[in-house]
Amino acid sequence: MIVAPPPAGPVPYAKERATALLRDMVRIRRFEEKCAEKYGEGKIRGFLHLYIGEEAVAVGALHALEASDNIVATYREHGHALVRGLPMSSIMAEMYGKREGCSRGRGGSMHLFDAKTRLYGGNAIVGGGLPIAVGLALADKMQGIARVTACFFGEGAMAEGAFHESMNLAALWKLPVLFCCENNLYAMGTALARSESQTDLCAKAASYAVPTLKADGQDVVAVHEATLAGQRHVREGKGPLFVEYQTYRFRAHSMFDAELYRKKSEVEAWKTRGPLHTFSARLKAEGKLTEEEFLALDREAMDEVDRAAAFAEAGTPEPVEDLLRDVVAR
Ligand SMILES: Cc1ncc(C[n+]2csc(CCOP(=O)(O)OP(=O)(O)O)c2C)c(N)n1
Ligand SMILES: [Mg+2]
Repeated sequence: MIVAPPPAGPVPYAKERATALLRDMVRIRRFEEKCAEKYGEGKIRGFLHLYIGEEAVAVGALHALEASDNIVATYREHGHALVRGLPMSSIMAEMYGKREGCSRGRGGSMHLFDAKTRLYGGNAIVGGGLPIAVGLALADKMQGIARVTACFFGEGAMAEGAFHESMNLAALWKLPVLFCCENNLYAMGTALARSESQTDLCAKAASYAVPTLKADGQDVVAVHEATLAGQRHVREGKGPLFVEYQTYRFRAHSMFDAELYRKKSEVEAWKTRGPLHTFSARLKAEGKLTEEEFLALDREAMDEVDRAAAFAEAGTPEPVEDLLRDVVAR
């Protein structure tokens, strides 16, 4: 096991970098709050899985990667798409199912995709991204391209055969994959310990001879440092590496979830370790952020969200005559 540098002590970044991390977490939070609101109004429909509470993972991890790296994500991927640099307006338009969306309104919340920024989904299938990531990494290795493919997935995906096959091949062929497990303790309503005999996720990954790292997923610094170490290992051609980010979702699994499987007190306890307020409090205590700067940053995020929502509202639904476009039949 590679051990990440301990995150204890002051935030090891200058003000600009620290603010960039905080800004992206706030952007994700405000974006998703708006999505929940628009879902209630019936403007966004279908499935909607919020990432609220887990923002430090996407932000800390993606900020540790290169723009030329590949990203593969799950259906809980709004944050990854935002940090990757997709315009918020094109993400919001996709949520609305409008043609101006990043997947031309055909994917919705679970299928954000953008080849330009190498965001290879967004995938409704649990574990579905894992073989895609291995394939992308194999293609890079065969072409001699030095690139990391970061694959995000939930701990629930580790019960899928695709996880085991992907880990095995990536390790066997020393492929440049950074396996990023977002362990939020639940797969829909099923707690990890209720369905798995082995709850030590790093032990599972290690059984494929893949080195592992564990990070506090509520701490953006810990996530960033672990991912920096992890991507370095992969980029140096040493093969895949598995990182477990220990995190928690504050909201329901999706918009259809009565949350009967966990106690309110458990959710409240995790909220005391919320990634936004703990990091902003830390920065303020260290003199790297003032309350005014925080409010300004939050205001900017809300304005960006409002502009994105207005853009999506004004967008166009796909015309009926386009329905068979890109549909292949044999
Ligand atoms: C192959 C497959 N099986 C079942 C489902 C239904 N399903 C949707 S989300 C989910 C839970 C996945 O949990 P996890 O991987 O931990 O991700 P999280 O939702 O916690 O981010 C399940 C079982 C699915 N989408 N795909
Ligand atoms: Mg989960």
